Amino acid sequence: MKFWLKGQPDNFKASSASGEDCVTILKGGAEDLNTWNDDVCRFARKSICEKPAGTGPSSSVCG
Ligand SMILES: [Ca+2]
Repeated sequence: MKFWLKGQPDNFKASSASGEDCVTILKGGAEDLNTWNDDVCRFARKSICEKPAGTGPSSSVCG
């Protein structure tokens, strides 16, 4: 499953020599659902994480 924006991931190196190793989701969405962009990792952002099914809303530990 992947929903990269057109032209992404491009590992763009203009603002970081190591490129882009974190994924962001385009705000506002897109009709075709392609909203992913690889980006630099130095910014603090809200995040989502994966957890086992059936663990309920109180089990929200990432990592
Ligand atoms: Ca990118």
